[in-house]
Order: sequence, then C-alpha cells, then structure tokens
Amino acid sequence: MSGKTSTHYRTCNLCEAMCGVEVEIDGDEVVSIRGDEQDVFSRGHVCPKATALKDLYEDPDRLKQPVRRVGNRWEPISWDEAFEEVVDRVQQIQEEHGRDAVGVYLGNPNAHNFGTLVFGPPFLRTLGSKNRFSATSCDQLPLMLASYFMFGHQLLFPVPDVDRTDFMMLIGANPLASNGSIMAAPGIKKRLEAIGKRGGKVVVVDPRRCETARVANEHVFIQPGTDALFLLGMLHEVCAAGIDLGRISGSVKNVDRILELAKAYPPEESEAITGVAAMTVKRLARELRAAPKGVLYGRVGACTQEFGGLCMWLINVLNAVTGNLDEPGGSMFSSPAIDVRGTVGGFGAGRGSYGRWKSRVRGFPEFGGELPASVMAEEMLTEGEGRIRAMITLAGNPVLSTPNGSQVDQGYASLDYAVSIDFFINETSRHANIILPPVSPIQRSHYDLALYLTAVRNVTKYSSAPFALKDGELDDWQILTELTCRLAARRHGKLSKQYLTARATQVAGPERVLDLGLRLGAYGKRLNPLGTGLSLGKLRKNPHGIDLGPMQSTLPEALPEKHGPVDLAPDLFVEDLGRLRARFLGAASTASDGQLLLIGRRQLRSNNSWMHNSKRLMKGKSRCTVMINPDDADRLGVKSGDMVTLSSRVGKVEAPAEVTGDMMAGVVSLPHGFGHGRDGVQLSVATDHPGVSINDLTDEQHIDLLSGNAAFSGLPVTLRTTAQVAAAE
Ligand SMILES: Nc1nc2c(c(=O)[nH]1)N[C@H]1C(S)=C(S)[C@@H](COP(=O)(O)OP(=O)(O)OC[C@H]3O[C@@H](n4cnc5c(=O)[nH]c(N)nc54)[C@H](O)[C@@H]3O)O[C@H]1N2
Ligand SMILES: Nc1nc2c(c(=O)[nH]1)N[C@H]1C(S)=C(S)[C@@H](COP(=O)(O)OP(=O)(O)OC[C@H]3O[C@@H](n4cnc5c(=O)[nH]c(N)nc54)[C@H](O)[C@@H]3O)O[C@H]1N2
Ligand code: SF4
Ligand SMILES: [Mo]
Repeated sequence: MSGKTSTHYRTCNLCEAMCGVEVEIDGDEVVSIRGDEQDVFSRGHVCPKATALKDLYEDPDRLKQPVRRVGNRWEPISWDEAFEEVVDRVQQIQEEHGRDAVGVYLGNPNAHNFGTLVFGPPFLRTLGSKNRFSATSCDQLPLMLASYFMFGHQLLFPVPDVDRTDFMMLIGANPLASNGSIMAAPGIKKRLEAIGKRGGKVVVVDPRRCETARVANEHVFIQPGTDALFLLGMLHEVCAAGIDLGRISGSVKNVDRILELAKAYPPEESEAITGVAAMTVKRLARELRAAPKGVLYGRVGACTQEFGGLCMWLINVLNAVTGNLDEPGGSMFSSPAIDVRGTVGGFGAGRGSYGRWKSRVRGFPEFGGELPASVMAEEMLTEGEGRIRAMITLAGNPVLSTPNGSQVDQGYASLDYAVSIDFFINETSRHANIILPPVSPIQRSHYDLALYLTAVRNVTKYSSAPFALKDGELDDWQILTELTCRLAARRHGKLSKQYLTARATQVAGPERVLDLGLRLGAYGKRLNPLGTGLSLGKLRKNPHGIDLGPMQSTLPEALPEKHGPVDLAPDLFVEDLGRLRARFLGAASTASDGQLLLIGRRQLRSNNSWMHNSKRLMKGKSRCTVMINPDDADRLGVKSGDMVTLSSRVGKVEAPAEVTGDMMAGVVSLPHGFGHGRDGVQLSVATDHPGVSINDLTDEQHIDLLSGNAAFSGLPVTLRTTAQVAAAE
C-alpha cells in the first residue's frame, strides 16, 4: 500500500442490473467498493454482492496460473505448456473421432464479459463442434425461441418498460432477489414501488410469496408449471372483451388464429389445475385491458417449466393484443449503442436457427447452434459413434447448474479429456485435465455488449481496467484468442486464411473492436474524426456512463426483412397446445399422491453457484433450506430446523426444513447453486457451507419438449423427515 488512493468507476458484472460502482484503489489493492451516485443508470444503487468483487479479487483459492491435474493433485504449469497440451489433445481427439467428439459448455458469466462474447465465437467456429451447450437451455431459451419465431430474431428481447407502465404483472420472476433479468433495471424495488405511487398496480404470480410479492399490490399463488393455462385463461378473457393491437396492427399477422384458439380456454376450465380462481383471472384480464399502459413479464419461473415455450409466446401475445407491444409503458425493444442484432461493425450475432441438426441420443433440435443442456450428460455417457469424449467448459459449472447434476458429474468423470477456463477448482473444473484461469472480473475492462439489449433505458458505459495485468496474468479474451490461433495454425498452417484472421483478431484486441462498434452504431461518431457521437474516447471521458434516453418504439423497422410481420401464432407454438391439453386438461393433478412439487429460489447474497466463497456473503445461518407450507409440514410431521430428505426419480438430498406460510400448499422450494461438498472442490469458504444441490433432484427427462429447456419447476418430489427415512431403512 502506498497510502495514496485513487478512485475508479466501473460497472458491476455480477448480475444483469449493471450497477455503477466506485472503487477506491491503492496500488494493486482494492480499498473499498461502494455505489456510484453519479452513475447515469443506477444512481448509487448496489446490493451486498458489489463488495464481493473485492473478495473475488483477493480470494486465496482463486487460481493465478494454469494447473494440470495429476491424479488427485494439481501442478502449476506455464501458459505455453498449457496451451500446447490443450491444442494437441483437442486436435488429436477431433482427428480420431470427429469434430463433435469435443463438446463445449458456456456458462452464464459469458453474458457479462465483452472478451468472451467477441472472441468466443471465432474459437467455437475454429473448433467446429455441433455439441455445443450453454446455460441458455436452463434459463431463457423459451423466450429466445418465441422471439425467433414471432419477431424473426432470437435477440429481439421484449423488455418491460417498468418506468412508464401503469400495470405490471410479473410471472415467475423475483427481481427483488435477482435484481432483474432480461430487464436490466438497477434499483428495481424503487422502480416497482413507483408504479403504485403513480396510481398503477404490480401483480406477482408465483407459487411462493417471494420478496417481490411483498412489495407488490397483489400476489397470486399458482401451481408450478401451469402458467400456460393461466395465460390462456387471460387471453380468453381479453379476446372475448375485444382486442386492440394499436399502432402495430399493420405489422402483425395471424390475429384471427389467436382469436379462434383463445375461445377454447375459459378460465373456469383451468382453475382447478392452476389454483388461480377463474374470477381472479377475469379481474386481472379486465385490469390489464383497462390500464392505460400495461405489461406482462415472465422470467425464470415461467421459462424453466414444462411449458416454458408456450408461456413466453402467450406473454408476447397478451402484450400485443392489449396494445402494449412496442409501446411506452408496455413491452419494448431496446436500441443499444452497439446493436449485435444488426450487421453493422461486424458483430452480427445470428438471427437464430432451429433444427439444423439434432442431438445424437434423444434427437433434440439445435437452437441457435446449441443443444439443450439436458442432453449433455447422455451424449457423454452413451457409447457409440459420435460420443462426446472431451469437454471445454468456459465460465460454467454444469455439475451444479444443469438438470441431474449427478449424471453430469458422472459424464465429466467419464471423459478422456477436459479443459476448464475458470479461476476456481469447483464441482465441474475438478474434472478438468487442465484449468486455464483468467484474471478476476474487477481486473479487466468492461463493456456490456449483451445486457444493454435488455436495459429498461438505453444507456452505455465503458469501464477501463483499474490495474495493468502482471506477467503471467491473462484475461479470457487472451486465452480464447491464443487457443484459436494455435488451433488454426495446427489445422491449417500459419499461412492459412484461418490463422491470419485469428492473429489479426488477437492483435486488434477488445478495445479496438469496441471503438469500431460504438462508432458504427446508431449513436456513433462513424469514422469521421470530427464527427460527434459515440466512440470509445467519448465513453472514457464519461466514466459514469451516458444516458441515451428511454426505450423507443422500433416496429416494424426492427423486424428482420426476411421474417416479415410479427407472427402472433407460429405453427410450432400452436401445435404445442395439444401437448398442454394432453398433460393437464382431463388429468386431475400434477403430482401423484403424497408428492410435493419442487421449485427453486434465488437469494440476494448469492449468485448461481459461484459466489459462495466470500465470507462476507456467507455469514449467518445456512440459507440452503427446504421451504414448506405449514399445512404440509403438519401433515408430514415436520418442524422448522428438522432435517428432511427430498427424493425424485434421479436422486435425493437432505437439508433443514423452513416452515413458512410464504409457500403455496403442495410446493417446496430449495435454492440452486449449493452442493459444494463433493470431493476435490477447492473452495475453502464454500465447502464450509456446502448445502446440497437442487440439481441432484432435477431430472434431465423433465423438460419443455417444445424448446428443450430444462423444466426445473414443478418436479414431483417426495419429502420425508430424516427420522422417517431411518425408520423405514
Ligand atoms: N435448479 C435450478 N438450476 C438452475 C437455475 C435455477 O433457477 N434452478 N438457474 C439456471 C440459470 S438461470 C443459469 S444462468 C445457470 C448458471 O449456470 P452456469 O453458468 O453453469 O453456472 P454458474 O454458477 O454461473 O458458474 C459460473 C462459472 O464461471 C466461473 N466464472 C465466473 N466469472 C468468470 C469469468 O469472468 N471468466 C471465466 N472464465 N469464468 C468465470 C465461475 O467460477 C463458475 O465456475 O444455472 C441454471 N441452473
Ligand atoms: N442474487 C442473485 N441474483 C441473480 C442470480 C442469482 O443466482 N442470485 N442469478 C442471475 C440469473 S443467471 C438469472 S437468469 C436471473 C433470474 O432472475 P429471476 O427470473 O427474477 O429469478 P428468480 O429469483 O429465480 O425468480 C423466479 C421466481 O419464479 C418462481 N417460480 C418458480 N416456479 C414457478 C412457476 O411454475 N410459475 C411461476 N409463475 N413462478 C414460478 C419462484 O418462486 C421465483 O420467485 O437472476 C440473476 N440474478
Ligand atoms: S445488483 Fe448487486 S450484483 Fe447486481 S450489478 Fe448491482 S451491485 Fe452488482
Ligand atoms: Mo440465468
């Protein structure tokens, strides 16, 4: 420490809220982190995780150089040796068994990382494997599928205009814990409260009275996994009362098809299944229609269920037929400074794709070049031609995050070779032969290429790197470009177009790419040095960000030409209604006798599976508890604090019960991201608070057959007290 501190402004990369933080720095030490009051987007808001950026940076368990596994030991090796070995082995396996023999899994932090977003795709192209997986199919895949088929682009994310709406219904979202998702809105609590203050209403539809439900005007309990039926009931009522497409009526097709199909779903028919009274559905439909500006918003709880695709489609349809699609206060599309949906600046993220190839074992269609994570383990474990023999895992922890984590664990253990690009030896990377660790997030420059697509205001901000990287420290983008160059050289020679392009990309580096993207974007300075508008230089001069104004109506211009008008009723979705009918209408209950339905939950002091090594965040009593309704607890003889065992088709876990009236009867909740007790995990704080993994219960066969998304919610489980289990055994 020099005793001389300096202040550095940046964006917190941990969740989608993109809060501005003020970081006090002394030499290469982080002295303090607090909210940046001048940040144009977050205005000082931060959550308890912001300071954990410092914990991550200082974490003694964080790897600072590549390591190679030798039996149960890890030995440090040089970057050069590590890159050579990885490229050798990948090349050898692909030569012997085909390109698809090396699989890839991309985790959530990639969405927060400019380097991996820009330099990951060239690496994946060079690798050329069709066995690509990501956290998307455990998350927002149904939303992207709906965007692809309705709007023609997988990244045309509908964003609720929370700051201007009069009626907002949140379905399966708990932004008070998650800070919002596909709705970047720092300080969401205030924004939601403001709706009520201006005379509007917030309704939360959730099987748990979650933190957001407590600040809402109304909370509606719903039986997990039945939201599609609830939404169809809403649609029935709205259509019967008369629809109004408003300004976009000329840019929409298949309206008649919607009017026709809506007739078949009166809410009276589904109330016994959803648990939402028909009267309530009718009233909510009336309130939505009557609101000057209203919006339905569905997230993880609505996506990760058996009919997630239908839910996301119906939410868009309801927003459209109430005149709220692409209107201020409704469901809008952002206009970011760099729009990866366009082709300008060479970003050109694809429109999307569906069904170009299928998974080998279960025949699931690809979406956007990826197969569902639910089939990943079987692709490793099922013998035969085309089996995955090696994995490259980039910023992901599928052993804890994907369905049937124990099977994924086994799958990884069965591989001939595995590489993790990660800074921790955790549940997944412990299977790696080599781990390539990037620097910690606070050490790099930052620009949110992906998340501005989901921001409730158009904003833009760049954070420079606070410290110069030391010898032997590499960032993700450097790891990826080096792998790409070496693989291209090995495959095509150093005079090949592939190698030369890879090298040129590496030499350009992130800042040049970013500057070009900003200049060529809608607010850009272009290439004219005297022009006004955005450039990297301009962002450097505005370390608190630049506000580009509220979301604007963008239809029909935003629709890709090839696609034509918004398709309100794509065949794929309409046909899936048959599956919904077969599943529920006619059948009495979704759980067999004595079973409960499992849902997950997020917690403010946690972030998926990888923030449990911060002492500051982990202090206090265990949060990995099974929440259960008092009536169920009475019936099953369970008291708060009792150890209970949950079991499903695929496994069982044991955790303390927490009896609470916040849970709907018949439903239990366990948070995800825990389960650090596995052998070989080197996270000293997390392993002291191991908890259990909900994904040792979730089932790779319990999925949304339409989208391939994991159906975490609504899984039938059996609950017994540990004493009952012992007596039975
Ligand atoms: N049951 C259940 N399961 C769920 C969910 C649920 O609600 N319920 N939620 C799902 C959702 S929405 C998601 S997004 C997934 C998340 O699933 P994953 O992305 O697979 O898991 P994470 O826990 O986010 O793991 C991130 C990994 O990246 C590493 N990492 C962090 N930052 C960086 C970085 O900058 N560079 C590199 N190279 N590595 C980094 C961390 O050490 C960690 O190992 O989980 C899903 N799983
Ligand atoms: N603190 C914290 N913040 C995070 C994360 C984190 O792990 N911790 N993860 C980040 C990630 S990767 C994501 S994707 C976002 C997710 O952000 P959100 O979508 O807001 O995620 P959750 O908090 O899991 O909220 C899902 C809600 O759905 C409810 N639910 C479960 N099943 C059903 C159902 O069948 N129907 C209905 N209607 N509701 C249901 C749950 O009870 C829960 O309240 O959060 C991000 N932010
Ligand atoms: S809400 Fe918390 S974790 Fe999310 S960006 Fe803000 S400070 Fe970071
Ligand atoms: Mo996520």
